Amino acid sequence: MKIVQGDITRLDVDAIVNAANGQLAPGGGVCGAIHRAAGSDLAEACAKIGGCPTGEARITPGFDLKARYVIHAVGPVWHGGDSGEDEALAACYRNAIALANENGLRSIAFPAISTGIYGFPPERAATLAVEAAGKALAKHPKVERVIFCCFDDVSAKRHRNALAAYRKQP
Ligand code: AR6
Repeated sequence: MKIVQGDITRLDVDAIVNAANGQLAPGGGVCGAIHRAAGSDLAEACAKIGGCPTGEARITPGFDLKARYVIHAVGPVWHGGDSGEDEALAACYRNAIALANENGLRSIAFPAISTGIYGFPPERAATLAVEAAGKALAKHPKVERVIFCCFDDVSAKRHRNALAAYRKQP
């Protein structure tokens, strides 16, 4: 697992993960950026899938992106923490890595799902993301590299701290 800072749409990896909505429609945030960079074929491919429940993931080609695939994961909207948000967020990471493994993909990059428009507290999200991805990687050895692509330096620091804490666990 590795942390990088920057724009996920520019990464040369097998798959980038989109922080999608349940309709898999082009939205704002990282989702809007991915759709703009991939071109309109991406929205068409997403429309054919017809939606995705919270916590699950779906795969499409990457079209004009450097990444060969986009894995669309629908994060939870934050409602205060007692509505299954933690489990749904962890499921996004787990299901995206399982899908990468099924498709023989070796590298996958995640944005900080749910921490923008969906309002999930970012520190809590970083801890959950690293733990869920770490566990999923152990189960899916074909996936060799997970990158947490953080948009700004505060987010990158948060993820570095979460990763250091995770690695210290027995
Ligand atoms: N590269 C990497 N990270 C980015 C980028 C980028 N180019 N742009 C933003 N981020 P958000 P959500 C970070 O709001 O909370 C959309 O409309 C951003 O700083 O994109 O899961 C969807 O269609 C933040 O840390 O996703 C849904 O309707 C993180 O990406 C809804 O928003 C996630 O922020 C999903 O909301």
